[in-house]
Amino acid sequence: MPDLSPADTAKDAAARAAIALVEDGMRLGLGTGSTAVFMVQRLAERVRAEGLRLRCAATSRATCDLAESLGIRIEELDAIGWLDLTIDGADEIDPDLNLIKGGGGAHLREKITAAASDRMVVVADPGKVVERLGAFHLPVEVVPFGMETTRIHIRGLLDSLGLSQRPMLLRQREGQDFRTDEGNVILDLSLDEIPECGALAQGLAAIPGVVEHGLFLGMCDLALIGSPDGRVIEM
Ligand code: ABF
Repeated sequence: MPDLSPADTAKDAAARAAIALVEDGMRLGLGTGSTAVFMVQRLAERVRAEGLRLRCAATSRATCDLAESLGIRIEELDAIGWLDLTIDGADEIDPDLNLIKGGGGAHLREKITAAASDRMVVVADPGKVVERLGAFHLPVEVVPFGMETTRIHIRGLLDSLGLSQRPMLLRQREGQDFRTDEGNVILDLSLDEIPECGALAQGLAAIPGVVEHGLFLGMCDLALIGSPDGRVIEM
């Protein structure tokens, strides 16, 4: 692998530590994002070097294409059924290992895949570790049909929770064109801080038209935080 920048060295170190957890015969969920790219690359190296026999499901078309280009066969999640381990990235990680994910627009498939796994391991650089979730915008995937009504319901929920009502609070990602792998749109909530993650998660899930939000609460079992000097801290 060519000389990496300090930031990429941190990501690659976390990825390598996660891949060290993979055992022959495992059923794996492969995450999405730039750190997950390093993870898939390191996994492909182990598969080639050791002839690991794995069954792998991908959390996005992008990860599926990358894995298959590196010789890792990807199967539909339903064809595998249940996974031993999902390795994925994150946008924010708090001290309780609650996450904000979805900056890459893949959090629906990521959450389904993580929820179908015995264990979820997150790989990240130190910049993802926060005291409280919310500085990173919270992605909410919604169906295009009736989106403006859904937006009104979300604003009402935020109001009821006393969350900030900044004008740019609810912004459709990348204007009119962005679509998720499922063909839905994403509204990004700029909340600064989320005091009550559970209440917000439950409220969003109850709104018709909301498909999935990027709060991953109580789902992550281990976070591997790489550093630019190549060391890895476990959370
Ligand atoms: C994905 O990884 C997304 O849920 C999340 O936004 C992203 C983190 O990106 P990166 O690893 O590129 O920092 O799982």
